[in-house]
Amino acid sequence: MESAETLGEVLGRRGFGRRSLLKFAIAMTSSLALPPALAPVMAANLAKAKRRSVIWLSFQECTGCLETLLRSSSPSIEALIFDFVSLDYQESLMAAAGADAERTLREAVAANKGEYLLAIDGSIPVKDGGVYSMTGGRSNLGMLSEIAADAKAVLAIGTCAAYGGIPKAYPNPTGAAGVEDLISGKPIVNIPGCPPVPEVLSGVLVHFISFGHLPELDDRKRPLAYFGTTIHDQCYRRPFYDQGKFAKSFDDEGARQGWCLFELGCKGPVTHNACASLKWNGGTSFPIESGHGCIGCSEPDFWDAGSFYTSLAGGSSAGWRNTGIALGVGVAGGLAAALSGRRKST
Ligand code: FSX
Repeated sequence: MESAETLGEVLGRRGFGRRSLLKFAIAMTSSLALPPALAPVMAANLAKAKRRSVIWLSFQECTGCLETLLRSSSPSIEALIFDFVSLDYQESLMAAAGADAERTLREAVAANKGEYLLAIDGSIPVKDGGVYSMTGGRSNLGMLSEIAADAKAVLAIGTCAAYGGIPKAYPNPTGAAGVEDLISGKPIVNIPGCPPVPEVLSGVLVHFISFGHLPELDDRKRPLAYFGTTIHDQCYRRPFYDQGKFAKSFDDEGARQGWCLFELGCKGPVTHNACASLKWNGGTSFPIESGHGCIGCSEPDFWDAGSFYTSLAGGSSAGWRNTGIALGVGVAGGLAAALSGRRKST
């Protein structure tokens, strides 16, 4: 759990000097949209930082979030940053099970009271007293309220934890809810996405380790640096949208030329996430680059809004009209102006 070693010492032992840490800090300040002048400050703070305890609880979910985070094979220094977080409890990764696991959780909470980060993936069922998801005889609901009480901050990882996600989809048989619906009085950061982009979690953790608080958030408690723009704002197919060049089917000449997927149902114009900039699998690609439109998985109620293959311009896309975002439907360029405002937390 608690380690006396600083990150600078850990890195030094593994052959990474001050220069490597500064290069990493320059990349991270850029990723977090911080002023470049903060890079040396971040590097110095990281060098002095101690291990930060993370307690991770998995509730109603498909384990896609954990899978994707485990596959964020990144530069070695980033891996070390993750090593530097003391993951004191995570049911799927820890060796302990049963009563041993319960004891580990109690000890981690007691040893790091008021200082640990609480990571949640999955939604919380509240119907019928929360009986639809239990661990060690305790409901997710009970565990969340008890363990969040002594957390420094709560990270809601994935759309399920942030907004209820797929478990909350109609008819929501378990009464699934997101973390922010149930917890108050604690700093909460939402990192939505089904699953979320792993590098966003890296950025949030690095910011917290460096500066002791969460990065700037928008009005949905999402890190502004990663969710301040839409997929559409950063999409490499955007020039085709502006030229009015749209694929009409997934195998027509327009699709082969890489034209805009808007008319095939892409929800990029109303979806805030970092897929188009950070991409996936170490920056290899993202769904739109693979020829499929965005399904909007990082927005609340995306599953019920559905209509994945219906254009936002009409048809059965009524669910998306509830996002509160005005669409300049069918007017190339007008959409961008309607959507490009960065929403900021108050
Ligand atoms: Fe939900 Fe995550 Fe989607 Fe799955 O933990 S955000 S269903 S990728 O696994 O919670």
